[in-house]
Amino acid sequence: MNKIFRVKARQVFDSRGNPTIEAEVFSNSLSASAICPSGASTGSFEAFEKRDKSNKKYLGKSVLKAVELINKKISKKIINQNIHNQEKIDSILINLDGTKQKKKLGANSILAVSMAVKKLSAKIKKKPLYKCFLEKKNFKLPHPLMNIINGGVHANNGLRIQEFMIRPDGAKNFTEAIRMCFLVIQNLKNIIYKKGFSISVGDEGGFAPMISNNEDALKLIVQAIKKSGFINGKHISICLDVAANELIKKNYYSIHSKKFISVSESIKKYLKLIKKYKIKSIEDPFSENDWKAWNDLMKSIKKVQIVGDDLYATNLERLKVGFLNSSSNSILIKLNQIGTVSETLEVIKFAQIIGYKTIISHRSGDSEDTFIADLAVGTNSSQIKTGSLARSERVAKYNQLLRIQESLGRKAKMHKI
Ligand code: 2PG
Ligand code: MG
Repeated sequence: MNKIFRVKARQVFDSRGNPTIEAEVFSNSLSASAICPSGASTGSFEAFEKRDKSNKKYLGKSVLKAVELINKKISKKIINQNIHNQEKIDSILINLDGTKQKKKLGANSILAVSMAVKKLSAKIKKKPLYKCFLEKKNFKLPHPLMNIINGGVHANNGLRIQEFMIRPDGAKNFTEAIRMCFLVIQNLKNIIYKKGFSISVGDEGGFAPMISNNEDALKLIVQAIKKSGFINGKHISICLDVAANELIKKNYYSIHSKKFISVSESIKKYLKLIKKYKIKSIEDPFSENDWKAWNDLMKSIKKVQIVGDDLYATNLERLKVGFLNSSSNSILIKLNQIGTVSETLEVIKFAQIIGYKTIISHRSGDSEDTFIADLAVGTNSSQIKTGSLARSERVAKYNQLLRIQESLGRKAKMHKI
């Protein structure tokens, strides 16, 4: 009973149409499957994604070797393991790989299996997935960080900043949070349309109008918030993911325009933006190796959420360095940056102990898998970043959160922001 008796993987496709892995695990005459996501603006400290670089049939992007590794190697090692022993199974996978960045098996093959194990364990226990993580009873819904204008490597409009997001801080419950974002997005769509720009969307479902100036994008959002009857900075807050790894050349940054400027000049410009547009959260304001710049920014701001994504790569060792350096006050959590469910939970636990906000995140290449919606609720994470209210792979997570809210009943509360 409860022993894994079969593990099967297959190549499927992600939201960008690129190959990715789905793993299926079988036990107790039940099965569960999980799909691994994939990033575009990846940090160099992330776990390794295995692709068949020399297979020209899929332009070097297929994951057939990784699928074979699951079917032939990984399956042998975890068959007969107790499905409920996630930590043991994850440590078998980590040891079987044996490298720091999971270069041998690939974090994509390891994570797909690790997530499928977690899902099947919940299914066998007849428990909703969100009840099987760290939090055992005080479940709250996270605030969505909706990416409503896409730039950087997620669009081809030339916008320097990668993600312009809104967070419905004034929402009393999750239904209201989604309704508020819905209104702003619909109004933004009209505003963009009337200005003669395309209303087509980027990789994460946000609009990708052909504007290249950050402030032009911010102005559109401020207008949409107002048109929806909300006050910017009170009911709705603007949040950014700069993804500055993509904007650095020798210690100089081209965040605010194409011109490369110093860290101190960039900070001055950040402070202006924060004040003018009431920005409440900035992710990856500087590059993953620029610890000093992060600390300088932290010293010059108050009450702004500074989020480490590429900086930490969901890696406990890097988070510890960041903590000692006062680099940020929050961390973005991406399962595939580290590669197993257990290691991800370890990072979340530590982050919450040191008082960091944890924000559970999708990848720009994602799928219909809604694992992260449950993970956000089950780990007491105050926010979830999973794109706009567009494209099914993004909306799927919001729909799952609506279901979770319903299952929690009328008492379901949102986290305090
Ligand atoms: C990010 C993510 C998700 P990607 O930078 O935070 O929005 O993008 O998956 O391309 O790394
Ligand atoms: Mg990011």
